[in-house]
Amino acid sequence: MEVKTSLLDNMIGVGDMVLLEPLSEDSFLGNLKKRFDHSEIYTYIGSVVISMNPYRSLPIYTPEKVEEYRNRNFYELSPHIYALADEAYRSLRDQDKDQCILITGESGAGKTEASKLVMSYVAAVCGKGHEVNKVKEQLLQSNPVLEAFGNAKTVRNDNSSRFGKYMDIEFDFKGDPLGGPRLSLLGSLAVFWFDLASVHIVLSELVSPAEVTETKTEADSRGTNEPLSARLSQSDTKMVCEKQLLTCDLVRPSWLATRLLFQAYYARDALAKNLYSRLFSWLVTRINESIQAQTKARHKVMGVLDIYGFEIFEDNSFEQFIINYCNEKLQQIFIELTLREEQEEYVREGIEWTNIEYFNNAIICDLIENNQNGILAMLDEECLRPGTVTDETFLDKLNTICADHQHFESRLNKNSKFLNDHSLPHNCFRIQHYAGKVLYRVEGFVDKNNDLLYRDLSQAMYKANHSLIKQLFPEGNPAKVNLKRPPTAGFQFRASVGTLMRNLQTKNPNYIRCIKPNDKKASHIFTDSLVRHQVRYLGLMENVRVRRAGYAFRQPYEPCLERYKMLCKRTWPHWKGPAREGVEVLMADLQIPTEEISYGRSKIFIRNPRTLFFLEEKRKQCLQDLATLIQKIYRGWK
Ligand code: AOV
Ligand code: MG
Repeated sequence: MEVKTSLLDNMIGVGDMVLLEPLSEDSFLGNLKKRFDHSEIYTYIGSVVISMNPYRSLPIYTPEKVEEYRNRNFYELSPHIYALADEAYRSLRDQDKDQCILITGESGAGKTEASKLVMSYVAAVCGKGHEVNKVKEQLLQSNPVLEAFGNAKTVRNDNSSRFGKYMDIEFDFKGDPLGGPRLSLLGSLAVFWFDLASVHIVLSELVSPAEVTETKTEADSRGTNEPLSARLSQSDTKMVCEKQLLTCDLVRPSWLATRLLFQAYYARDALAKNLYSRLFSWLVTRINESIQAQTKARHKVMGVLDIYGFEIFEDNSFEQFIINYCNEKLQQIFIELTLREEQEEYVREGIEWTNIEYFNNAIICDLIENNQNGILAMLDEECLRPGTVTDETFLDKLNTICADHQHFESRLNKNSKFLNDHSLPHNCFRIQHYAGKVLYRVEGFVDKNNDLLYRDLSQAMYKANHSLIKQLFPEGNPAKVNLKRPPTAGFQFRASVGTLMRNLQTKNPNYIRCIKPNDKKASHIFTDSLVRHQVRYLGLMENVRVRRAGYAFRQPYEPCLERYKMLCKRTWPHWKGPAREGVEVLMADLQIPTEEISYGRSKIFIRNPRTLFFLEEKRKQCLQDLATLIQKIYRGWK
């Protein structure tokens, strides 16, 4: 059994880690490096695509490449993100299954670039026609607009996404019920975004130069966009902020003055954030409106998820906490679906299996999001509690409740085992995330979670002489005063992450795991320790082991028999009997080695991708022979 495959070319390493011999962490890294050095940035673990950021443009995204990968089997050509996009697109079309593309990796690893590559590939291969082209154009053009508003420069990435983006691309099925779906029209694109984390804009016109500098340094360390949009309503906000600052001057005792000054800062920042995030929401709504599908035809969905990657800065605050929580959740989905599901399927199908140990980060997700005593719930409780609430009282609370959690560290508590850990300051807590330890400074947690905008500010905005601004602050309408407290930022975020996760679970997942080769944003540099760390926390070794111990490919008996029955005289054209027996006859006839195959309760499991290539090659040959035969007969007639 011999199949030509680019996956086994030793010169440039092994294209699928499942085929790597011998398998160890070192050989895994060695293989990645070898490929990286040969500009082969993509490597598979079965159907998962590992993508190394090359930090330079490679000539591998040309229209010719698109043609090359179009309609080809996943393992046929050398690994490429296009192969994954094509596979997802074809499953959507042929198997009528909603798909999602999950792109993970830390900040700067290449997620956003990957999401754009997937979208442009799908746009290139799906239907044609004037209407379709218009939608495609809109789909691709929405990216620069969203990035202009939602991305910013950080220490980790010059074009860092400060918002999580989930796009549902809908496809319509046109007519022809007998011929099955024909997938042709790109219907609509729905962009959802959740939490505009840490875009911190500077309202330079509103405050004195000294204060501007203060805000700027803080903002610079987090990543910030240019001062924007604040000018629009300058005079009205100036009034409100000045009113607060003025009070400072009149009241003598300095602690009170300081407090009022901070209130003014707070008001200014809250306004800036609100203005920015509402403007961004408005933008997303407008984009969605302009691309909304007009049709009621049956549709299938491909979701593309590109979030802000896991990040650790010198100074981490509420924004990093939220970002890293989101990454934990995504890792959890990966574990659920790839590692746990895989193992459980073998058990379900009655196939022999030795368990593989892996770290399940559910425990960290729980520490953050548990309804009763999770960190977010406690923060909410603290924010809603009457009396004096400060970041310190919040930390106190964490210390009482989380002290024993194995992923939580703080030394404020007298009994804390971290009491003498001087790398852990008093006003901080540390979480041991799946991707590393992060020290969070509590300052600002309460305010940021409250995210309250003073009512006079909403009203000033509403009174602004600008129709858009007015529209963005409807609650400022004095006729509609609402005393109900808006939900906290943490609560809203947790809710939208929950909705997103439920949505993803209804779809067939396709994974792209992005890796950052170095910390310098430089091409050609492969920092071993950095890559090793990512390979570890992404659970890639476990991924390969599960995949190797198991079977690369599986399919229910019926479709398997349908697809390959032409390869055997006994099953062609009809097999009368249970599909499973038909498949067994077929495989025996083709002399597939028995150790290559396991027969589960409802599915056939094929150990090695090469066996699948072999079947596919045979089938292709058979179809070609058939076509030649038909041509001969046809010529004979003429
Ligand atoms: P991220 O989305 O994973 O970080 P990006 O996708 O923005 O990271 O990638 C960071 C930078 O790396 C890009 O601006 C490109 O310069 C380069 N890059 C990434 N992928 C490629 C590629 N395939 N080919 C060439 N250059 C690439 V963040 O949004 O910070 O988590 O929040
Ligand atoms: Mg990004």
